[in-house]
Amino acid sequence: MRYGFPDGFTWGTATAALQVEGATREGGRGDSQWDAFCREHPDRVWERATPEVACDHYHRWEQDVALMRDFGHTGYRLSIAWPRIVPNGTGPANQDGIAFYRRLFDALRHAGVEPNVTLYHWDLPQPLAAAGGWENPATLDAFERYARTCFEAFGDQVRLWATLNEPSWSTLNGYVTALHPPLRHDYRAAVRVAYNMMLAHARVGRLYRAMGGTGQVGIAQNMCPVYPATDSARDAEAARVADAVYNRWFIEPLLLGTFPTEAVDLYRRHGLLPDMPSRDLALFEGGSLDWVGVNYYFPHYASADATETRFGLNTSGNKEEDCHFSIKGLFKFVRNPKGRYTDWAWEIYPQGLYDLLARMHAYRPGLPIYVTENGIGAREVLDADGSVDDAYRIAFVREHLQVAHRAIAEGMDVRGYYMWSLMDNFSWVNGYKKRYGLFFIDRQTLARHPKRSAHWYRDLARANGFD
Ligand code: BGP
Repeated sequence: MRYGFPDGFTWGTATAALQVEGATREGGRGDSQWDAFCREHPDRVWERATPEVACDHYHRWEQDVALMRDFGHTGYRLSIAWPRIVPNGTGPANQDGIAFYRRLFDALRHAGVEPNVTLYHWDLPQPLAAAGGWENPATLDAFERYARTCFEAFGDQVRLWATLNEPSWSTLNGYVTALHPPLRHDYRAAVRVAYNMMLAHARVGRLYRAMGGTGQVGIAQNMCPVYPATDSARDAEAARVADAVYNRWFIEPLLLGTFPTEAVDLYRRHGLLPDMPSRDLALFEGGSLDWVGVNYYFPHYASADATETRFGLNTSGNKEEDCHFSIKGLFKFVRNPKGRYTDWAWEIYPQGLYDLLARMHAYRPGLPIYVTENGIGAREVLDADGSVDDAYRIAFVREHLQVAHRAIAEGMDVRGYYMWSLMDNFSWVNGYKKRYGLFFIDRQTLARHPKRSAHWYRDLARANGFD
């Protein structure tokens, strides 16, 4: 069967500033919460890796844009480093930072690669983090000012904007599992941050319109579909609660204008619900999304049998090491005994992507959807030919594109696919061990080597489909 995609479908890759740029102390860039975290808690990151050098994209961007062009990409999802634009979070804009991205966006456009730009991919300026981060309303004001600066500086170059990357995942890991900065385990703060991030999105979406922006504002969400672990009524309820707090909270205010009752009731019962004044809630009226980005890696299976509170990510790359997400008395996520798993114990389940696309479409039929991240992390080394024979990555992307194709055939407006990632990069607490790229990065020389998947993806982009 031939899997042909609609004309103009975007074939791209995704990266984030902190994970690829490096040059963290150059060009006037300020410190971010992740720079500080890696400095202060080196043992929490694999082999004490830091983002200081990353892929050195800050110096090699011309080469990287040429790779995208030569390999047939038509889109590139990237993020702007907030601390490169506003080094201390609140002060004046850094003209060197602005000039860097203007050059990059210009080169992308010349190369026929449409930028899709995320304003916040977790690199909160450290002074804002130190002052309470996303718990503090002042951070929302600072985010709005930073967004205004970006819209003014790049409005003529960028048509596709995303406000936030994965507010759910960053809130959970920052404030519940305590695996990411600010390393907190505080449910009250988590709910406050989850609320503030939605407000931040809504404020910036409205700002863009008020400034006369003619492009589209969206968000990149990691929605993990949550299935009940068994067919028991208890597990069905656990899945419903998990889905409300994990997924629905982060999308429904933006599409439906309301927060899910299940989550609101739960937080109220536990005294965790922040004040939600009507002037805030009015910001969500009418919805605030022109498009939605789906970042999809794996599904969850919820069990009601949560007898302890325990969190852990697999950072070993050993399949047998489970990830843990268990909140005593509420729900826990368990392994699918029949599932296929990556070395990082993430289940490979393409149907999950379909379910998410269908869900977005059901919320608002005709809503433009992009797959803003999807890919597989693996341990890899260069072979004698200077390449990597990553057949598993090709298989992974292929299977996920097949379900995206089905979704399009059924009438869902899926407009593009950004594979995670263009190149191997700083994989947060996994450091540089977990590789996701179409291009292998030699950590000694930082040279880029196309993997087999890079050639495969080029052919598919050029043919606008595959057999
Ligand atoms: C998403 C992030 C990306 C990326 C990806 C893979 O949650 O938006 O930045 O890193 O996951 O995750 P990891 O690198 O932790 O394996």
